[in-house]
Formats: sequence, C-alpha cells, structure tokens
Amino acid sequence: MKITKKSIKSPITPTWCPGCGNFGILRAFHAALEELELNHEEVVIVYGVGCAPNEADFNRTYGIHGLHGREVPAAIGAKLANHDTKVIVVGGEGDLYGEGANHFLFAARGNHNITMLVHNNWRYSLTTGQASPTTPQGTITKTTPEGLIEMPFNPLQIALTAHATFVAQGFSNNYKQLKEIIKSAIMHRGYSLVDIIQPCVTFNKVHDMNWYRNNIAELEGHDATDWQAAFDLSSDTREKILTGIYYQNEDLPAYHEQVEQLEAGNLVSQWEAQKDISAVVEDYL
Ligand SMILES: Cc1ncc(C[n+]2csc(CCOP(=O)(O)OP(=O)(O)O)c2C)c(N)n1
Ligand code: SF4
Repeated sequence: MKITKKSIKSPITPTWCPGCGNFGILRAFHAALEELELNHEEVVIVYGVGCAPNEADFNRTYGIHGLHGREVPAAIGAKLANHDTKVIVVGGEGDLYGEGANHFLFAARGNHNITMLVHNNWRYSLTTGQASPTTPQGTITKTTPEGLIEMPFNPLQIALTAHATFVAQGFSNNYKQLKEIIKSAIMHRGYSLVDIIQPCVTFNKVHDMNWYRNNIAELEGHDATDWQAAFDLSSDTREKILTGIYYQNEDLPAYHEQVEQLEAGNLVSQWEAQKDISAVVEDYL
C-alpha cells in the first residue's frame, strides 16, 4: 500500500506545543513520502528520544523507537538487514549531535544509506530547555545560568569533514523547500544529513519567528558538487542561516553496496528461517 498523507497518520494527535516547528517538519516529511510513492513496507523510521522523536506515536509506519542518541546504530542495522527499505532517523540535535555524536560521525564515514532528519531547535526541549550542542556561546539557560561556555557544534561542517555524501539544511517553516530536500535526501545513494532549523516556542525565546525572518534565507546559485564551497558556505561566520542542499556526491558506493554477502539480495530474503522463525526463537529460550 502506497504511503499517503492520510495513511501515515496514526490516530494519536500530536502533543507538541502550539506553534512548535515540529508540526511543519512532520507535514513536509509526510508529503515527501507521499510524493516519492513509497509503499508502507518500504519505509522504516527509527526514532531517538525527545520532543521531535515523540513523532513515533503520530506516524503509522514500520519503525523502532530507540534510545536517546542510540537510534543511528539501530537504523544501520535495519538497513543492513533489508537494504531494499528506506531507513530514516528522526531525532533532535541534542539526541543526534550530543548523545549520538559518535554514531552520527560513523554513519557518515561509512556512507551508510540512511537519512538523518535532525530537528534542530538549539535546546534540549523535552527536558525543559537545557543548553544543547548547537546552543550559541553565552546563552543563558537553566544549566548555564552564567552563559554557555562552549562553542556551538557546526553539524554541516562536521558532516562534511566526516565524509558525508549528502549535507543539507532546511527550515521547518519553509514547507516547499524542506519537502524537496527531504525527498532528495531519502533518494540519495549513501548517507544523508538534513539539519532542520525549527522554533521551540516554549524553551527558546531567542530564536523566535521574528529572529528567523531576519536571519534565514535560501541558499542560491550554489553548486552542490563543490565540497569546498559547501564547507565555506556553512561556516560559523556566515551572516545568515542558508537553507538548501550544500553538498551531494552520488559517485561513491553506499556501505551495503560493498558488502559481498549482500550481492545475492537483502539479508531478509536470504534468511531461510524467514518463513518459520520458531526454530530461531527456540534457540533463545
Ligand atoms: C542517555 C540519556 N540521557 C538523557 C536522557 C534524558 N533526555 C530525554 S529527552 C532529552 C532531550 C532531548 O533534546 P533534543 O534531542 O534536542 O530533542 P528535543 O526534545 O529538543 O526535540 C534528554 C536529555 C535520556 N533519556 N537518555
Ligand atoms: S517544548 Fe519546544 S520542541 Fe518541545 S513540543 Fe514544545 S515547542 Fe516543540
């Protein structure tokens, strides 16, 4: 059965705060899946822990609700078990650049064919607004009452230097562009990162819609095959956040394409016990 914007919605109403950027991201994500004409059984969504990955309750798809920051290895495992599926990770920036930073780097350097949708609201929001990896230096939060000492993490440049083959940045309130970026990321051959800037109306009063109106614009006239230009454009010193596809390289094989055992087909199809798993279950009893 093909995914539609209707079929993918679970009966559970999202519990996000009114005005949260997660709504816009979810809308663009659902539309992207519908427009790609993917079947339900072709898509696996792997969630971390946080406001964003609470989306696990709102989507009716195959998936895994993993541990905080540890959803990426689960996603890689799912992809290697059945590489004919599209595997998409949904998490926050605290989740994927903080607790999950190591997994993020290794997914990128392996060119594992998964897509990471990172809802970046500059705070650990589910736990009520502590400083996260992307929070700007000097910001006052509950955990940094005298101002954050650390420098912010630059996910785009870090992904680029970790050999990511698709690096993009989107904005929750730019539906049209975000939908197209997500579609390209899901169809990309290899690892894809989509860092998605979003307002957290409850715990980030600095980056409100007024701030975004003045500080965000679309990336224009950029050649996404130019790694150096992508690196320079994603610098911390850029005047505005520029949304779009920074870098894409489909000339390199994805991880699973280089695993000899998978040449005969996906692991699930090769697994003889697939029709009757009772023998396997017995082994564990
Ligand atoms: C290993 C571990 N550390 C900490 C927590 C507590 N925790 C749950 S959600 C969360 C914050 C998530 O923030 P982020 O990933 O930025 O997502 P957001 O809630 O902002 O969407 C934290 C710290 C946890 N569940 N597991
Ligand atoms: S706390 Fe922030 S990120 Fe979480 S649902 Fe509310 S507005 Fe969204």
